[in-house]
Amino acid sequence: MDGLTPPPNDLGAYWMPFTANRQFKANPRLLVAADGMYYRSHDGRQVLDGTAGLWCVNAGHNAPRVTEAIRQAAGVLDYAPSFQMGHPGAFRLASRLAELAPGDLNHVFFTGSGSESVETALKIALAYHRAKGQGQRTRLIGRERGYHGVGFGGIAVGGILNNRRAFGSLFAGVDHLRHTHDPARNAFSRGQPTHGAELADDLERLVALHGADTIAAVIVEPLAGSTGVLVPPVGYLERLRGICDRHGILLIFDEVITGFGRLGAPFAADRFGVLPDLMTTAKGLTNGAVPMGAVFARDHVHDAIVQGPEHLIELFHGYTYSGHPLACAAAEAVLDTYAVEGLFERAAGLEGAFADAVHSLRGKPHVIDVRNLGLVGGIELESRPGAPGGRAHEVFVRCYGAGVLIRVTGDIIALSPPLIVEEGQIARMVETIADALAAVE
Ligand code: PXG
Ligand code: PLP
Repeated sequence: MDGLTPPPNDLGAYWMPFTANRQFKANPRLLVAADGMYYRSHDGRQVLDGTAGLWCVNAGHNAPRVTEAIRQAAGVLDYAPSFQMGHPGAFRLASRLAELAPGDLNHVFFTGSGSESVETALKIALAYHRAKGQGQRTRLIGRERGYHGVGFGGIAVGGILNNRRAFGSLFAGVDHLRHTHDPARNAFSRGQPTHGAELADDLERLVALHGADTIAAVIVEPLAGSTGVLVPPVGYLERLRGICDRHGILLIFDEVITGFGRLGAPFAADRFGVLPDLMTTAKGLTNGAVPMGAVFARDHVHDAIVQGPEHLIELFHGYTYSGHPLACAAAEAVLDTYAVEGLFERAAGLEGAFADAVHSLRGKPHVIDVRNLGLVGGIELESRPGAPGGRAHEVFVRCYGAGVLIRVTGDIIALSPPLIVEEGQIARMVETIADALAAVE
């Protein structure tokens, strides 16, 4: 081994994330290039991207401004320490993000991913209460079916069994709200479901059980993505905000998926008109081109922590790659692209046609629910007895074979195309899914 000659590529060394490794390696699906709405596969096929990669490529693949910005940034400043040092790009990006974010979400803490953003927000919530003299507020509340990444904090407040059960006792003092999925009343809702605002009152139950003065924060995805597209019922988030206010509990919106235009507005907080105390983001922040996340904090949260003697570090937290120069350059070019191409408005304008298209799958074989908001669609299939997820996986493989990339979780198909998608491409995605549904048992 001279370190230069690659060993034979047998796929074995790469332990793939969230993947059935042995099944995949027996029949691999590799992507070798991308442009706009399409991937190119290793066997030379064009694959229409119905999922914006993993919900991140909102501006479409290889957005020219982003590619150019990365090219220009490489070779100028490869890396700058982020602790007690800085570089201009990180300050500029933070200012632009604060400008874009609603209300007084004016302070931006950079991370390397959505998972790191979640860990950061949870820690800021705890530090906030301690700084306010309420250090007994240590309890963190998540919600059933929530996905908040894969750090220990994130899986503790998360509500997806498979992401938790192999990993021990997680951390203490966490509880969960009920999820909002109610197919008996809300199946085939177009946009926000009518029923279920009262599910927010579940927070009152936890307050009655634990005492409000032990609870630091509640974290929810405004629209739950990873679990299979659960759209918040009309009035639910407003009610949750009200209960948090009454009890001095911080509200964290995990906008890793919903941020940067996915719901036809800059953030879900804008779309729903509900301002959280903290907001976690990643994915669309850099269009997926360079890893990066960001946590937004409101003035009162930031100001409570950033005080005391000026020579002391206020928050003992941060990452080697917080505000990485290459990621900052990519993110600024992404913000330019969103603005110049009007992509958030474009997503809003396409929402009706997208809803029509996904709801046309009602009545197709196996379909038991269709849900949508912004450019997110969820199509739930009836599970095969004793084999949950099997049917949707077959639909996924068939669609990929037919040149359309979709995402499945359990027996739910999730569609979240780049915001540059054309109506004809939406139609092709839906027709391909319909054909696959007709073909599977
Ligand atoms: N919070 C939310 C709401 C997310 O959706 C994360 C945190 C974690 O982000 P990172 O960057 O650490 O992965 C996410 C990520 C899927 C899927 O297909 C969803 C995510 C990631 C990968 C796949 O549902 N969400
Ligand atoms: N582990 C060790 C031994 C380290 O020295 C560091 C950072 O200095 C970390 C983990 C954390 O790495 P990061 O800052 O990239 O999250």
